[in-house]
Amino acid sequence: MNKNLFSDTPEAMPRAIACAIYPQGGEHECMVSLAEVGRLLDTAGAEMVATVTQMRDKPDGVTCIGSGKLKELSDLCLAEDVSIVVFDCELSPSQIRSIEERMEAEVDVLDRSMLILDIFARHAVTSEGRLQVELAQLRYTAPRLAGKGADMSRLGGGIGTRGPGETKLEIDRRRIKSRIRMLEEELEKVESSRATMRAARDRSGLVRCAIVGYTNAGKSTLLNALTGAGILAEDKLFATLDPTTRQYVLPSGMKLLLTDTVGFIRNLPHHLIKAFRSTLEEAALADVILHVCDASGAEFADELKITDNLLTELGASGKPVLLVFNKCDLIADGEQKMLLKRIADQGGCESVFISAKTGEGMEEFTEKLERIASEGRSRAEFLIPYSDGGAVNLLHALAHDVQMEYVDEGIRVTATVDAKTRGKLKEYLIVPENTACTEDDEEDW
Ligand SMILES: Nc1nc2c(ncn2[C@@H]2O[C@H](COP(=O)(O)OP(=O)(O)OP(=O)(O)O)[C@@H](O)[C@H]2O)c(=O)[nH]1
Ligand SMILES: [Mg+2]
Repeated sequence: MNKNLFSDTPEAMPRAIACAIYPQGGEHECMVSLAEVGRLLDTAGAEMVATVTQMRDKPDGVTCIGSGKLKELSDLCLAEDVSIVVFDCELSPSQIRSIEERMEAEVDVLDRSMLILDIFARHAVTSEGRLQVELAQLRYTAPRLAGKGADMSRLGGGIGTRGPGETKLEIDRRRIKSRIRMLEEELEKVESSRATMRAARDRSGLVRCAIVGYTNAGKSTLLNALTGAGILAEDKLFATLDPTTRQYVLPSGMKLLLTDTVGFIRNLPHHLIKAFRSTLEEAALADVILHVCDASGAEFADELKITDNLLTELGASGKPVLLVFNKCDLIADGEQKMLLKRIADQGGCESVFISAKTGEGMEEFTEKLERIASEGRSRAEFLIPYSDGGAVNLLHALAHDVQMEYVDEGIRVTATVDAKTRGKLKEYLIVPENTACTEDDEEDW
C-alpha cells in the first residue's frame, strides 16, 4: 500500500475525490467547504478530480454515506484512477475501515482533520509546532490508521517526513501511548520556555498586536511588508503554523510587537484547537487584534464570522480590533468595498483597505494602528515605593490582572494597563536592559 499519500512534485500528483454529506438547505455551504478541501489537497500535494455529495440529515454510522452513494464513489475511484478519498467531516476509525473495505480500487480514506494535520506536519518549523503536530497525529490519526499494517509506520518517522519511518515496524498501542507521554513532557518544557519569552516581551511594556485571520488572507505578507520578517508567504493554506513576533516601529516612532499567527479555517475541529491551543493563544494574549481578511474573495463575510467566532472561543474577544481588508489591488468593484465597510461598521470596528502586496492604503493603516495601539493595553511592571500608596491604588482602580510582590525597595506590581495609565506611572516603570527594544532589532521575539 502506498504510504506516502501525497506528492511534492506537480507531475506525480495523486488523484483525489472529496466527499461530503449536507443537510437540507446546506448545499451551498457544503460546496464552499468542498472547494476548500480542494485547496487543502492542492496544498498537501494531490489533485481533486471530482466531488461526491449526498443530502442526508445524519451520517451513516458505518460508512458515513449510504450504500448506493458508496458504490457510486467506488466506481468513480476506479474510473478516475483515484487513490485518495477525503471526507469533509470527522470519521471514526471504524468508518474509515468500513469505507476502505467497500472500495473496489485501492484507496486511502482520510477525513478533513487528518488532511489538515498532514499539512501542519509539513509546515511546522519550531520544536513546539512539531511536537504539537506529532501529538495531535498520534492522538487522532494513529487510531484511524490502526489495522492498516505497514501503514502504521507512517507515524514511525515522526512528523514532516510523511514517509515510512526507518523501520517498518508496526507501532502498537502501547508504543503510541508511551510516545504520547514523552511528547507531552517535552511539550511542557517547550511551552514553559515560550512562557519565559512571553514574560520578557511583556516586561518590555510594548503593545502587543496579533495578526489574525482566515488562512491565506495575507497575514504573513503584511508582517513581511511592515518588518521585513522574511516569513514564507504563499498561495497555500496554512503556510504559517508557528507564530513569529517582530518589533515594528510606527512612523511616529511608537514601537509595537507584531505577531503573525496560524490561520483559521471553517469547521476547524475542536480537538485541533485544543492541540494547538498554546500557538493559538497568541491572539488571546495580545492587546490589539489586527484582523486581516481577503477582501477580494467571495466568501469574506463567512470568513470574517468564522474568525470572530474562533477569537471568542480562544478568549480573545473584547479587545480593540482593526479590521484590515487586504488584497484591495484585486477589487475593482466599489460595491464590494461598500459592503465590507458596512460589515465593519455594523460590528463597531475600525477598518482599513490595504494591499500588503502593492503597499496601497498603508499610510492610513499605520495611522489607524497607532490610534488603536495608543488606546490599547499592555502588560507592564512597576516598582512603586512604599511612600506612594496613591500609585498602587491607581493601578488597582485602572489596571487588570494586578500582581504584587513586596520587595525591599517597594512594591513590585505587574499589571495590564492602558497607555494612559502607563504614562501616568512612567517614573515607576521597569524596562529591563535586556528586553528593551532597539530600532533595528530583527530578532524573533
Ligand atoms: N494580490 C494580492 N495578493 C496578496 C496580498 N497579500 C497577500 N497576497 C497573496 O496571498 C497569498 C497568501 O498570503 P500569505 O501572506 O501567505 O497569507 P497568510 O494569511 O499568512 O496565510 P496562512 O499562513 O496560510 O494562513 C500569497 O500568495 C500572497 O502573495 C495582496 O495584498 N494582494
Ligand atoms: Mg502565513
